[in-house]
Amino acid sequence: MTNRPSFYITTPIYYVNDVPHIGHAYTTLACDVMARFKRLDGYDVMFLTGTDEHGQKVEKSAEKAGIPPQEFCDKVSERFRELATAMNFSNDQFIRTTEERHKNAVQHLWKVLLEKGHIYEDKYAGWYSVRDEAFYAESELQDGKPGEKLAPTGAPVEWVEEPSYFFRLSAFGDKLLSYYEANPDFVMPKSRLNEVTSFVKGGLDDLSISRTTFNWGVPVPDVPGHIMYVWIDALANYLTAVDYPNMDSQTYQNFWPANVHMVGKDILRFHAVYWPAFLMAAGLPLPKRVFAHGWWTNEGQKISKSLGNVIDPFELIDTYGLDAVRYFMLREVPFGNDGDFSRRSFVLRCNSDLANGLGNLSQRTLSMIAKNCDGFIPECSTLTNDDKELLGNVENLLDTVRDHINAQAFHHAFESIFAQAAAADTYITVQEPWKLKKTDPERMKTVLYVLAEAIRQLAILVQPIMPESAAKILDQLNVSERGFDQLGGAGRLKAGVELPTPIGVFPRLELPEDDAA
Ligand code: ME8
Repeated sequence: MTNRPSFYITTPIYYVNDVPHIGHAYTTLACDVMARFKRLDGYDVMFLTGTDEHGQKVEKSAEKAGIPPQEFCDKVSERFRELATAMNFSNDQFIRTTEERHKNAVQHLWKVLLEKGHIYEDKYAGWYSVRDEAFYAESELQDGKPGEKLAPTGAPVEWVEEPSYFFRLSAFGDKLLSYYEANPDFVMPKSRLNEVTSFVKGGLDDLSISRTTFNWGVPVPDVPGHIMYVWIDALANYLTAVDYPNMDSQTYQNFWPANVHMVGKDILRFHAVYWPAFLMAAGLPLPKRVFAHGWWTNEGQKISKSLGNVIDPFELIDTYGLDAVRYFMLREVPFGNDGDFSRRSFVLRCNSDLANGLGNLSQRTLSMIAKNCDGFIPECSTLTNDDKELLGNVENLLDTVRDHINAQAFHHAFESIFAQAAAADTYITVQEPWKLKKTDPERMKTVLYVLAEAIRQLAILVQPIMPESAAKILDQLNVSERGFDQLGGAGRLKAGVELPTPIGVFPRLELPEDDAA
């Protein structure tokens, strides 16, 4: 038991048809930053990610690889775990839909929906896209090559006719619309809520939720030959991870309903229409928010395996270092918008904010302390208005940053932190501590103390996005208490504490070769 408030955040569970790329790293990174922020802010956090392993798409990929589906899933799922390690993700759980606990949870959910009268048996005759694992109405399709129909996403579709169980989604249109109206922050950003609302207003068809033409899925309870549609299986993972159907469990009690389901805009309909309808039907509380972020392109082009321009997060980390990758992805593009990945922007952004910004600020300050104060935190005497202004602004940051993080406005959160790093840089230029060394050593010490104190707080605040680099800065300041409760006066540096020899934290990055001129 804990008295701390709880916070539950989830990533989509990723299909194992393909190895992880930058898009997967992006969504999980956003969740990692929120999870780390909330932990530092005193919350009891559950951060969930994992892999979606059933369905036709995965079955076909396994066939293509020439190995049994379970073996194929084991292999690719492991790669997603490796990504989590390489990206320094702090997920509390990694769920796989082929786990026994998940099968139990989703079969239980099915039985509840059936008992409550929301499931009936019929036949499905319509369009299906294996790539999207989605059913489409005829009216949604577009023309491809002559004689070819395509999903709105551009994915191929095929005509499917099979016996199927259906979920009475059509009964939930008005309930969903009232829910959106009563909870305007349920879907964010706002423009996405408008999209979802107009889709629901257009009328909802019942949803086919079982398949009979292949085997790779969770069996429908007591009905041989039917496996569950991969999306009912997949969405239920958010419940499995908090011990459903054991709703007496402490984990369920603490963490359900989830605070944020983070998703890409491609899978918003599943999370903002189908999922809340399933939960309403099962009599379970609804998640508080679904945030749909935008899409990355690579140097202006759609990222796709066939174009051969998939960005490999492992390669980026090797080339630029982990924290630069983490910082760039969430700082460069307003979260929610689409963004273009360009190596030139990457290098320019990281050099200006990290190497020349926060890195230079701490390196300069710590070197001056090493040289002019024998490596001990100096004494702080009377504070001038300039000192008070800098410290005051840094101390006020938490409220601003918290508001931005709570709205998933990561770019604004980091913008406000780095604005104070820039203000500290200006403060050095104005105060000229190198001159004070001769003219007023006591004042020099105060200036260096104020700078060290500002850097301590900025480093505490950047921990969620750059955990390793922040730790290096805090190590150099000999600071061991690093929670947000240490911001402001509570965790003030103590004069006389010895500091280790300063080291650089953010290396300068090189522009790509074809761009160096
Ligand atoms: O949809 N830019 O899995 P998936 C940004 N298994 N984000 C991207 C991206 C890009 N170019 N490409 C992928 C599934 N993503 C289902 C989810 S959840 C119950 C089941 C991210 O492997 C983004 O978060 O196709 C997108 O929603 C997700 O990867 C799709 O992953």
